[in-house]
Amino acid sequence: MVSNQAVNEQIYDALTALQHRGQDAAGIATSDGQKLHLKKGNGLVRDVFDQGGMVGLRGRVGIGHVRYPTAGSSSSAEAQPLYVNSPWGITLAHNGNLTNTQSLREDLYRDDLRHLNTDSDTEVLLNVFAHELQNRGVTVADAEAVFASVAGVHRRCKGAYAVVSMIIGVGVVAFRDPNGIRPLVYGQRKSGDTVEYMIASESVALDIVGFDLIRDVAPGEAIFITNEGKLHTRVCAEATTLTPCIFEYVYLARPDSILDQISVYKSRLRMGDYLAEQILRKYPNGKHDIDVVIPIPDTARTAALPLAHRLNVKFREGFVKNRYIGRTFIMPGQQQRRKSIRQKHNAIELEFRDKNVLLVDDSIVRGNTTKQIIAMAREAGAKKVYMASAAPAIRYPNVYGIDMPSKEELVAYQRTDAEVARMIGADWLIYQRLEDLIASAREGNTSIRQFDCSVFNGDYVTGDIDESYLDQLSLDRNDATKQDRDAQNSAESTIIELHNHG
Ligand code: PIN
Repeated sequence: MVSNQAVNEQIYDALTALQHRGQDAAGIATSDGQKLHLKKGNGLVRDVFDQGGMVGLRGRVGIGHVRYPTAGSSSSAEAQPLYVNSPWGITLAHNGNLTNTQSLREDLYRDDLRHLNTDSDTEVLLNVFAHELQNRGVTVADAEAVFASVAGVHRRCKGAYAVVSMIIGVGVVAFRDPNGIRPLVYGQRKSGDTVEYMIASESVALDIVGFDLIRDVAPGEAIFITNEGKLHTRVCAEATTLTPCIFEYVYLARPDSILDQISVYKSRLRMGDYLAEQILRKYPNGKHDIDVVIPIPDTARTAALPLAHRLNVKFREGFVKNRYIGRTFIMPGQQQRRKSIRQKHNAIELEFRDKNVLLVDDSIVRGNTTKQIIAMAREAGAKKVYMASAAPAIRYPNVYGIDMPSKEELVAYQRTDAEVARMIGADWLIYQRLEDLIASAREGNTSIRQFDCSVFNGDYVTGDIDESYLDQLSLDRNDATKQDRDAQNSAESTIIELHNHG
């Protein structure tokens, strides 16, 4: 953000609006033109920044980040933004995941003589960007140098990345990968003659801070806002196609966001419509025996309402969710996850007793939540429990920055729909058809030709993902590996604390 007033509180508010995108770590970097002020740590936005920390974040220019654990570890050393001191001092944060991290690491060390100190692909991205900028051989970072450097990043970095960075004393640079996989929007706030600019993953962040959405950042495009408030934009990548991640619409994004011109909320309503049509085709002339449609809160509510409406059956809130417990989907380690499902949802018995219920969720990933929820519906007295998923079966891992488990941990991996139904204990299960999911999103912006649907169809839009990459990913992502890493990280931080205390 480049503002005409202090940015610390504004970025804090924007990060809070984007908290659903990651609860793992948060950070803000600001600058008053000379010094970098940086505060970050593990936890929610409200936990990381106290009053003292906020006061130190001086300046009218800054960036912020909330982290969702993906390929890297959850160590606090990797909380973003990250910083390098040369050229000029650059701090950077990103959403997404690079798919050629390993070879970039080697190139950075061998050819660019850069040392990397974390496992984070953000550090890789930052150093590639810094190296490209340094290599321009210029003494000032003007728009030409910045755009040429982003073009260099596009040439070298494969995968998904939506980036915000701040060059200290110069301005803010943001860019999106050539496939536009992860979302990125920008907006302005006009007061008198001055214009302030803000770039964010989702339009809701702009709404909350009082900025108007200008448009989405195009795939391969960079936005450069100087400290003086001058805006430059350019598509830097040579070949671009917009293939946004369809999972944003299924679950990741907030319903009040508009991404790539598609209302997330409306796309979810359409998912419900399409599910209803599929059920009506399966049971023509209203021959299904569903008494009531019950969403598994929160995301699935949006799709469940039009679904119930089209089926002409009642919509009921049968589960109450404790909103003070974090998303189970994001917690590391299986054991912790299992325990928190019961803490999180409770059934309103009367809505289930002696009824055939159709439960609706946004997606089925591991199937653990779904299985326990179905068991709870039966305990509450349901006669039959049917399950509808607003997304198709997830059979492939995600490599573009969504924290999906390894393929072996996906309940639909190498299983038919009937087998999944058996696994989760449903009387029958209906998945959204992929073409219907695509239509649900695409109806909001028919100029989009393709979405990244890789978790559903294994078609990775960057074209660089092979079996050996996915096998390595399985090794990195299974729960045992994650637990080892968490244990190692907590041991590391203990050592750091001990050092700090002398
Ligand atoms: C829940 C969103 N949604 C619920 C995330 C559970 C998969 N899970 C993905 C379903 S909410 S499981 O809207 O944030 O409340 O299949 O892995 O058990």
